[in-house]
Amino acid sequence: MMRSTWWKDAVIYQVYPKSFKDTNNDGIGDLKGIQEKLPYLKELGIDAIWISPVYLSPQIDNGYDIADYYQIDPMFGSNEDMDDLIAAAHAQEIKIIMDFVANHTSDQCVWFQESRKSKDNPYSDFYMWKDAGPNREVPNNWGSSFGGPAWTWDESRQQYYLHYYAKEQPDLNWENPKVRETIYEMMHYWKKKGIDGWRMDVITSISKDLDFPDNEIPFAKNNQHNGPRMHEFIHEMNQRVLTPLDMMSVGEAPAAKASNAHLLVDPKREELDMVFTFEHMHIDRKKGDVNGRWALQAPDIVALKNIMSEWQENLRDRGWNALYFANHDRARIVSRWGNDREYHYESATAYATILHGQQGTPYVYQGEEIGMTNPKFELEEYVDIELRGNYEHFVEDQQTISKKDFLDAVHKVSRDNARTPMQWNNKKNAGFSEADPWFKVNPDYTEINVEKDLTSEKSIFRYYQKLIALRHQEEILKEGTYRLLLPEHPAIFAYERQLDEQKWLVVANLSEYTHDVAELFDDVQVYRFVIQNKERETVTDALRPYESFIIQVVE
Ligand code: TEU
Ligand code: CA
Repeated sequence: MMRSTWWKDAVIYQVYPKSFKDTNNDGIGDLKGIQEKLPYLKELGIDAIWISPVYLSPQIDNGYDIADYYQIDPMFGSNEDMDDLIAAAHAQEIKIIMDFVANHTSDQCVWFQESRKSKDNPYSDFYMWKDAGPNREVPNNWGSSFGGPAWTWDESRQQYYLHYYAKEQPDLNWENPKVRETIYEMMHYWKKKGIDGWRMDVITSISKDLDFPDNEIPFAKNNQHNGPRMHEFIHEMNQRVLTPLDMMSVGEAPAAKASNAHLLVDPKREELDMVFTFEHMHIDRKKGDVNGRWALQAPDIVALKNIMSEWQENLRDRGWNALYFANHDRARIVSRWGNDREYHYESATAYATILHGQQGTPYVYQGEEIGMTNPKFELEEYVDIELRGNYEHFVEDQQTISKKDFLDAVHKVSRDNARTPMQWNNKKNAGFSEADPWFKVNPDYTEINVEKDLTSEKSIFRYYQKLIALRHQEEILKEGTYRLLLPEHPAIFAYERQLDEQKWLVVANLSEYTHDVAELFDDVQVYRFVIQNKERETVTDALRPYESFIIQVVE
């Protein structure tokens, strides 16, 4: 059966519904809010929206803990609102991608409620249950991403259950064919509703190593991906659902490497269309440090270039890249690797140029298109379970990091940085809601907001709009080959795209210093600027801080 590949020509916009737009003024974004903003998204030019989970959920992990896969949480609206949103989006030729969270459910899900009751009931094998050791020891030393052990004791069943995330997010047992059937059924339901594809949460975790070997470092998470039956499960899902229903898929693949990602996305293997890599997002992390994601270093731009180029090269003709710097788990790129003060516009657009110039499907995360920044809140003001759990684990229990260093890291990389309400204008609560929002608005909203950006000479939105339009117009962006230039340069990210006789150069200075890279243009006589974030006379002048552009080489 032929699968459509609309997503190869698309730019996909991620909405984090809680923080996008509140229409009934309860302080929480909702489906009607997304619908209301469709014209805004249409103006930006995107082709599809990926909506983070909106199913019934106790919201322990902001919806990534689903209690009922068939119901929209009343906090976001009703199932009818979802029907309306799908219809309204489709009427504007915008596709809808839902979040598929099926590595785990909420502990409030009826499957888990039943499963915990006994060792022999229709749902008893829906989750990963294990006996305790003789002194009630945990089955092994695996850790949860949100701090503490990955096992929780259940009094009623007198066994431990596995959870890679919060204890309220028990992991499903994909070994059980009934679990897989139940999931496929759910996917059919949403396809009937009209959705076009899935973003698959931690899909590389669905198969577990049933030997449950200890990790070298207690609490580490190294055994939690790419389990022995992962490819088999994904292939089965492809054959049962994705291909027959012609649904697009992008999997979150925390442990995929450039060298093996094709095993997930090579069309011949019939698994997924794309995966989100984590490799390029770890260039500011100290490797192997006990404090994990909170142990930071200056971003290594050479590593960034090498990793992204490896993905470009390794998936050429055997897969397709999902291009991103931002999502609901990632801090704002302008604050993390750019400069959100003097070079706010320049660094936001420089990173955008580098990303959108590559081969693959670019993803834009809400607020990225106006350069929203990380807020620097006090520790008490953050709400994310990951941050809270990790604070308890690393600062309080293990005492491997000080409170101050932890807070510094939070200001740089915590997930909450991306979750402050969308800044629409400079009015009350940034135009997000009339009521107090569920999470504090970034105080910089008076300076950074949609309304202001749109009327600014240096509009980040307009720059994204242009990049997105290029993606639709220029075959070279989709099909052109990729070659990294100046691989060793510590600040300049430059590469060439080529399609038949046509050649483009994509160049960005990812630093606050001026760099002379005239050598890049030795063979260039005649050229035209395709896009640029600063006016300049000639292509050979030194690159100012965060300056970036694309040129077409004419001869
Ligand atoms: O994230 C999985 C994941 O590994 C992370 O990005 C996670 O935030 C990690 O702890 C960062 O160090 C997905 C979702 O995107 C995330 O929002 C959920 O919390 C998580 O799965 C559990 O569903
Ligand atoms: Ca609301």
